[in-house]
Amino acid sequence: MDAKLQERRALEKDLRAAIAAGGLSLHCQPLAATATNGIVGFEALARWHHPVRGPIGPAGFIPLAEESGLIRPLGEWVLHAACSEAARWPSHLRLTVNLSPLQVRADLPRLVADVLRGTGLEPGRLELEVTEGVLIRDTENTLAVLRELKALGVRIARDDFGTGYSSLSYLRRFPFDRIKIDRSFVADLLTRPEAAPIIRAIVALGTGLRMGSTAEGVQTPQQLAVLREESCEEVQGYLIGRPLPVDELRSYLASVAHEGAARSAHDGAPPSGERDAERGGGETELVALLAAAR
Ligand code: G
Ligand code: MN
Repeated sequence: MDAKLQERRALEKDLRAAIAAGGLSLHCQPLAATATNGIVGFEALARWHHPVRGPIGPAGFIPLAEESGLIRPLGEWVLHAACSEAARWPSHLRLTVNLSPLQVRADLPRLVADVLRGTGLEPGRLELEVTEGVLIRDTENTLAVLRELKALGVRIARDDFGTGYSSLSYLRRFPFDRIKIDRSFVADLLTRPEAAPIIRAIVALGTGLRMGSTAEGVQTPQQLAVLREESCEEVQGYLIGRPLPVDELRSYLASVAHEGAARSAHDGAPPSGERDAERGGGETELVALLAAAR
């Protein structure tokens, strides 16, 4: 136990140093619309490059950050880094950022407003993802914070829906903009007969409550076909693209913009993200993203 505790302390010290010294980096995973196959945005995911242990994903250090009080500086870093990145993307692309329950406190709306102002990201392009953990603690205050965030023009998504209690009363009490269907249902889609009806029900719930739906963890074309059939609006997962380091994403977006400019010069029309979405240029975008992510 003593050895474990010491190891945890050492890791905590390393994490504190990494936050201060720029040892974290950002990866972005694409979100695609099922109707057009076009990329509609990216979810920001933090990575920690540990000097000895190598790269560590969020599951490996977010719990430690939550236990040690480092989640607030870490969350602030992620929000700032992700918003400054997204401010450079074409304006039809949305950014989603995960919030830990410990970040959803009275001072969060002010931080978000400051970051949006500082980075120049339009509030409507930012979506904050919260899990049920956020809603269980201190509900009235939490709902007030979420309402303030919405008043800034930011969107709020309910992450990992279907796991835990997934209380419907929270869906009724707070107007989420989106429900993200937990990847466990997507994983079971072709093997367990109850998975498709559950996904259908969550999508219908979303439609009825005017919330969009995104399925997480889509890994096969068969899963994508069922989700499209069930009218799930958006998808995310290794099939669409793995989380990409931001510098790779920058070069990818620059190459798409370059191709777009060349194509428009040819058609004699200016390039625009909106036009891209309309013509459903997603298929090539997806293929290019998949290639870039390999
Ligand atoms: O719960 P949330 O969606 O925020 O979790 C994001 C995590 O899921 C990231 O660590 C990311 O790498 C991982 N992830 C993203 N797409 C897939 C996928 O298709 N399959 C699996 N198993 N994990 C994924
Ligand atoms: Mn998420």
